[in-house]
Amino acid sequence: MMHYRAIWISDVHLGTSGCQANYLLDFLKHNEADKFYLVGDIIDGWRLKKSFYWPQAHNDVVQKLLRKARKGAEVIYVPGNHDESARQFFGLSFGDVKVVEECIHTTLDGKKLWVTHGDLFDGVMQYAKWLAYVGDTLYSFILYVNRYFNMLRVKMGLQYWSLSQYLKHQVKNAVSYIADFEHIMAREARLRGCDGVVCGHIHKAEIREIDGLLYCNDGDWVESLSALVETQTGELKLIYWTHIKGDPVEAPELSFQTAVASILKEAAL
Ligand SMILES: [Mn+2]
Repeated sequence: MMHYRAIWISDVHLGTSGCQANYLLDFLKHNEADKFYLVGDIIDGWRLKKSFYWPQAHNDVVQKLLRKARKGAEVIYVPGNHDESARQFFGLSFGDVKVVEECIHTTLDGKKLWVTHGDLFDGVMQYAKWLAYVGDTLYSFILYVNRYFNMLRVKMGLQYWSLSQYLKHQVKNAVSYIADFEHIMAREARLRGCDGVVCGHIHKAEIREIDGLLYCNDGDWVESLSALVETQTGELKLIYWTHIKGDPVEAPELSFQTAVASILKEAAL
């Protein structure tokens, strides 16, 4: 069991078939932290609104996070665009999980990191929401293919390999889009008087310096299966959890009632 000063995860997309909940669950079983930052797109409200899809493993992720909060870890939830309905709860708590619009994390060596999902500074999201929706449908389809592709790979004894990640990296436009996003986030962090930023949203894990600002992206749990951590000695690093150490959870789907009841129980509401 590793114990970090802080762990950041985002873009889990619970409620979609692309979500690799088993990997995240295994990560949460083997990694502890004083502070957990949930940096948006944790639950995919866009998809759940269309059809209710909620396997046991997805429910277990929510319960695990609530339990960590109850047992003394500080759990801070910064909603993103796919879970934007949680934005009406800014300032409130769910169980022991605090919901905030954005926040600042202070590293061991005193650096201030601005923590935000990132969609509010994404040109596509701001100016053409419909375009993002179309992209979302196509993207979901690729992730769907990716999931079955990898189930096949596991059966053949091969390692996890992200098809969607591969496709995206082949597209030049996506590359310049990512670069633009990273620069905007760094600039916004500077405007806020911070030394760096931690965000998610574009599903591309990264730690690098941009114009003297520290840009960190914690990645996602549909493609890269990654988290950002700050170690006890104040080092920031990315963890890729592409191997399940324990037994994967069998994933029967839960009904809406069962899911809500078990989550409310865990949140002690
Ligand atoms: Mn997002």
